[in-house]
Amino acid sequence: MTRILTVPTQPIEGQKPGTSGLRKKTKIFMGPHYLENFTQSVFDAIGGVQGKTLILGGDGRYFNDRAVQVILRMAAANGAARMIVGQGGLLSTPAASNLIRKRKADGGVILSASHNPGGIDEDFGMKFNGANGGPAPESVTDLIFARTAELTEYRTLEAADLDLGLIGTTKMGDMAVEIVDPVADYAQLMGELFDFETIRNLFIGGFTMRFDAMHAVTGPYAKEILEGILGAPKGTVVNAVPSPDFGGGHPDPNPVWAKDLMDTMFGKDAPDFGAASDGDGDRNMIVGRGIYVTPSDSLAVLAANAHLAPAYAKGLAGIARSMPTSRAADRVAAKLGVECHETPTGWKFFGNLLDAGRVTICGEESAGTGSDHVREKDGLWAVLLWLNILARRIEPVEQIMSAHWAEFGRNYYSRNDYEAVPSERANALMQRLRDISGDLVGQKYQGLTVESADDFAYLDPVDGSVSKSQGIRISFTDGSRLVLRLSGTGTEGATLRVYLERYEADPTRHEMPVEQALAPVIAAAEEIALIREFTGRNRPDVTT
Ligand code: VG1
Ligand code: CO
Repeated sequence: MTRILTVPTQPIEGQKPGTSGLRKKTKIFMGPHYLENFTQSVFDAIGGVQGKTLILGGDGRYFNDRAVQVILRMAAANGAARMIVGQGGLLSTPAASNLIRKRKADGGVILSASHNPGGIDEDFGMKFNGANGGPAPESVTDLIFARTAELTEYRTLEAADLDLGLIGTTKMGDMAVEIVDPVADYAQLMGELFDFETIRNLFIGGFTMRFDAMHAVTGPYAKEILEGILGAPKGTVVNAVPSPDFGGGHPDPNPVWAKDLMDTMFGKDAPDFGAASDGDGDRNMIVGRGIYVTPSDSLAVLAANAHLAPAYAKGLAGIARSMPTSRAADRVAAKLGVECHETPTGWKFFGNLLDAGRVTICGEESAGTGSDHVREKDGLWAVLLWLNILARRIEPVEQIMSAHWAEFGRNYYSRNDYEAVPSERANALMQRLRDISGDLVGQKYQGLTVESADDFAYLDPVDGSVSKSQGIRISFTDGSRLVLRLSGTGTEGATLRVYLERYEADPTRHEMPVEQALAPVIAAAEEIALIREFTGRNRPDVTT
């Protein structure tokens, strides 16, 4: 028999959602009432879940399975009508977004700390997405946070764990729990967007690929779609079984954390194409034989070539990129004569533009790319769009990149991260920049003249909301740019992100090593922001 329990609790400090949901050390999430408090606050902030249908799943990291059971009991006690759960408690972020839309659910809960490592001593996280399938906008995350600060009780059900392995519908109390294949609906959607026949022929023709799922949730999706449906040779997808600690690795698809893939792609007998994805499957990394494609460039190339895939054959409504993302995509938008938007970091800011039909493709420098097919970034989608383009153009990635740069110019780009910096020091660095930004215009640093400098504020053109303090951006007269902001996904101290960009129109100067091309911008960053002095570090921890 099931009984509803009302459990007294107290507000827990610091349950403030960041760039993408609430992320904390796993042990904190496992602490008394922690997950329960936050879950109840989410339910309350959206006006309760009485009679509602929610999607639920996560990236399979440590505590995913137990958290699913807790949330199911709480949803039942709060009167939810139906929970649709990925088998084994698994759902990639884009697959969850798709299910919310397809099943016309009221929203969804995704358990993930994305690219952060997993395990009992690492990170756990929880995100809430709304009925459009996208991350809760700031107005909702503010309500959630406000609720966490006043919570006095939560509701749960006295009920046994459900078997999450069995596909089908059962009941928990009065609530229906429907366990679904996490891959099927997503795979079907991909088949509707892309020319699978042509991609299949590409593989039949001997095209080779390596997809590194980084022991994270994309493994089963990539195996089914690439090896199963598209006929890529077995073994194309590596590290394909999701593990609670991602094989001890860091499921962040960039040249540092996906070094194995980089070594393969730059080694002898490299495959034609390489790709990787992150913990929850919403990010992607693209590598050609002997060439790494920066996410900013990837966004620009995908936008310029999207018409080669059936879903985008009619052209794009517009393109949006997060502020720190290089402006390579802006040049494509200008050429296509479509709208171009610059939004704050985080996918929640793309939702309104996508819902309003003002943009079709969006992207971030952190390897997130996506389109209006869901309301999240989508790692495998980006890989499939690349494959669709490669299958139509029959050119190596390297050639596609040089042709793109020859046409649009090249935006050399890099990001330097200083991790786990004491928060006071990182805040002081940012505050100083805010204070001096008004005086930078016209000043010269390392031969670069500042054209504009501000603390980025975003006015959402759809709902008129304003998001302030989204990072310092400093543009120089030669088209170079410097952006500094603090990460909103870390769980230890502060992470300072320094984004460096330099534009080069001249094709004879498109083969420079990136560090060389960016050297003046890097030196200007140091001179303006005094990074060494504030962080006490001589060099960044991670450069991507
Ligand atoms: C980082 C990235 C940002 C991305 C966010 C969530 O945020 O910079 O582009 O949207 O992670 O991605 P921050 O605040 O740490 O810079 V995911 O795939 O980790 O949910
Ligand atoms: Co992610």
